[in-house]
Amino acid sequence: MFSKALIANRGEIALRVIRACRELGVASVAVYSEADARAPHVREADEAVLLGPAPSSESYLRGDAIIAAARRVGAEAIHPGYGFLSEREWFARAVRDADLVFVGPAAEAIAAMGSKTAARELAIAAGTPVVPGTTTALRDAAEAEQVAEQFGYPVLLKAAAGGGGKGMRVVHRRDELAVALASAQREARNAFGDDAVYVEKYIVGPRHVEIQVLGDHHGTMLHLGERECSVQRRHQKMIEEAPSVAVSPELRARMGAAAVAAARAAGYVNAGTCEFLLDSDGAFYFLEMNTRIQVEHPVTELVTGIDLVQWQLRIAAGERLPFTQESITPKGWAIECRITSEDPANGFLPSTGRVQYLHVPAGPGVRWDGGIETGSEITLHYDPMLAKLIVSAPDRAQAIARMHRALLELTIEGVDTSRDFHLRVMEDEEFRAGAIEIQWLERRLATLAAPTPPRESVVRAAIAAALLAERDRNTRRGASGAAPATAVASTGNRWMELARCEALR
Ligand code: MV4
Repeated sequence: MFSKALIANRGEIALRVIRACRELGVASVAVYSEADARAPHVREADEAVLLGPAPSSESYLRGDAIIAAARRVGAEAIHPGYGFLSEREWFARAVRDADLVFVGPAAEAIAAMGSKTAARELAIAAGTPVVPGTTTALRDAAEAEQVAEQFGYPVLLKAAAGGGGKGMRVVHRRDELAVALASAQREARNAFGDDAVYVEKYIVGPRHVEIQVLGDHHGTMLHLGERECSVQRRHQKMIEEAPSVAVSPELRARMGAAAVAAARAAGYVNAGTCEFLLDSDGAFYFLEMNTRIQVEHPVTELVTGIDLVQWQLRIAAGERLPFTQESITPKGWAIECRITSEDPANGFLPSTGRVQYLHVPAGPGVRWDGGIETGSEITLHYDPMLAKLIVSAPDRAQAIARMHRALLELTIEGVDTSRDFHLRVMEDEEFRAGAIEIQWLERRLATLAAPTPPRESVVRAAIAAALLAERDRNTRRGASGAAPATAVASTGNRWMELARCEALR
């Protein structure tokens, strides 16, 4: 095992990796920006190196400075976390060229999966089902029309260099195709510097189900089952769970084998994820492979009992995976809610400010992977995800009840968060029935993001209103006989103001 590893990230994932390092007896080195000087990951690591000013381009994306820091402090490995440099082929290569170990796949595997068309070709060669479509860039609208005719409408135009939905256009009719192709190409060129666009049949109403894989340097490639990630908004996942209500043991085995085959075809080593669309008939299609540890990895850890981040480090250090595929079966149910500094009642507008107070849920089956503490300053420099609340329980219904309970325990004062939104999802009948697919959240956003206070809060407000009304009446009958100065005095307390308004209705 390494004696020292550098973590090229911040926030909750940096803390997650530091914890794994400590459990393995590996000294940890944090890196940080000027804005993060007092951040928890800096304090919790054994050492820390300042990279530069707050913007990521001047700190967490400075691959050269990060590699120099690793060499200077004598770290043997660099863990990239997710985001930032985690899927940059050049960074994985530069780490290797500096005689350091990149905790992740080889640069070549990152490159192979980075191009969506190359990944499709790899998957096809491996016998992994992909959505019907092409694997080469469309030359012009005439070719697009011909291909679309072959697969039938609706079709989806996708950027070859794409990901995250950029450069994607759904086309329902032939006469929309030319305009859609031109705008997809324009968007792809602007976003990726590459205007290659190809075409797939558009799958209507599928779930997003992904398979976790883990491969070592000795030829073992295993899958750790699926995660259901359909609850997302604008390609940002909000809630993930494992297993998926839509996946039987038999389907899990087939999807798992398909993911393992695709990963093997890419020469993949370390932890990775194959994304699939699962349609309502149970047919599944490979979309792409994420060549990093993912935000939602804890739900897999909780149902398999396998510590993915520890195994990332062990694999990178050359250890063999000691598991057999048959021994890995999901046990119980895990759900994760991403706690973000966004205001669901306001179009998920990012919220900034200081965390004035934080109370973290605890108790049976509750895990908090957080990157904040009381006093943390939330800025617009970095991702709005503050923490992940993860629960596990024997079955899905109990996991939902547990998540609801844990969310009730959670208090974050100072910034708006997604907490209340998650509470409403846990109370939602369709979610509870597992009737979710990739369009579910956007369809239900109006009801789920509405700032309707929970019933018990309304009852409390009504009681407070009655008490305040009674007090105000008594004030009017006070010794002086004078009326109170203002009907609705500002108390500086929002609840009391609301209660007063209620009392005056
Ligand atoms: C699709 C699809 C339907 N049919 N491909 C979105 C981002 C990129 N990773 C692939 N995506 C999709 N590809 C075909 N042929 C629907 C989506 C899609 C989606 C996929 C996974 C999770 C959320 C999504 C939200 C909208 C669209």
